[in-house]
Amino acid sequence: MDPNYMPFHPNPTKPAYVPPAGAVDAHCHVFGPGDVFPYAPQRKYTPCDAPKEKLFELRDFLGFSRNVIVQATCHGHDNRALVDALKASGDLARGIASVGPQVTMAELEEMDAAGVRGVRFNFVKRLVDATPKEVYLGIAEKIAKLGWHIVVYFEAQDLADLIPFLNSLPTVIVVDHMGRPDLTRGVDHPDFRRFVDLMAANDRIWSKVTCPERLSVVGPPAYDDFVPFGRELVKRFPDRVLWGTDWPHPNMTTHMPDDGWLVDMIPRIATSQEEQRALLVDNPMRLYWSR
Ligand code: 0GY
Repeated sequence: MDPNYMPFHPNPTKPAYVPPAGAVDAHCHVFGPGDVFPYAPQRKYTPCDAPKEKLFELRDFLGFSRNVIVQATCHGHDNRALVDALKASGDLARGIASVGPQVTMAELEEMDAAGVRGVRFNFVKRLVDATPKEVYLGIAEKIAKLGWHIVVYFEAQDLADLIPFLNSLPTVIVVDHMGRPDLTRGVDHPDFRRFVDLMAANDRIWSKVTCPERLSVVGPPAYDDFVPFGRELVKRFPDRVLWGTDWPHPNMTTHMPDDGWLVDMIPRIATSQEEQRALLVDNPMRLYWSR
């Protein structure tokens, strides 16, 4: 573990909000354990181990039923920890892998059998070295054959340049953390409008309404500045939003969130039972468990 790395919260609060039956935590990770699943040599950070048993324990404690586990950059293109967690979950987890251009259809099919349903393209410069767009397009072509989708992680200032690329992708696209808006600028700032307009124009683009702990400037426990952003996306695109904890919250520097508090944010961004059911059950089940 890096010297300043913040480990996940050891004993989160039981949330007051009770999610609907079958709720899915659609953005979380497993890390290691490093002595079984070593971290990638080219990683930009070394986290605290966050094994599958801890994730499944948290899922049950928070009142969730399923997980979508996203391959994190500290494991590079070695998806063994992810696949191990998927197999151990008893069909209660699906995965998003990270792969290189040499990946074969046989390797993708093997991951598909374990529950992988997509790949992640990462444009956040502090996390990865840049990958040429042609490489990503080649991967997109392969994974489209399996009916998978693409999860994209970028920061708001990079969206304008990425729009043509995003519109050229052949699958559903899920954007991490609402495209990381600067919350101090407000929902009417051109940066966030650009993202909302893109979702309005391209109905294959979904968004995760995640990461108050990363985006908020006012901070915990209420993360008030996050609410109008999450609310706007849930209200406008109720059938194309997903929610997740982001456990174990890699690379936090300001504080480590209490996962119970994060769950208690849900009814503030999805204010009706219908919206909550779509966000937590119907949308992720349609995207990840339709087969
Ligand atoms: C997240 C966010 C981060 C890290 C990663 O793959 C990763 O290493 O996604 C981050 O540092 O913002 O979604 O977990």
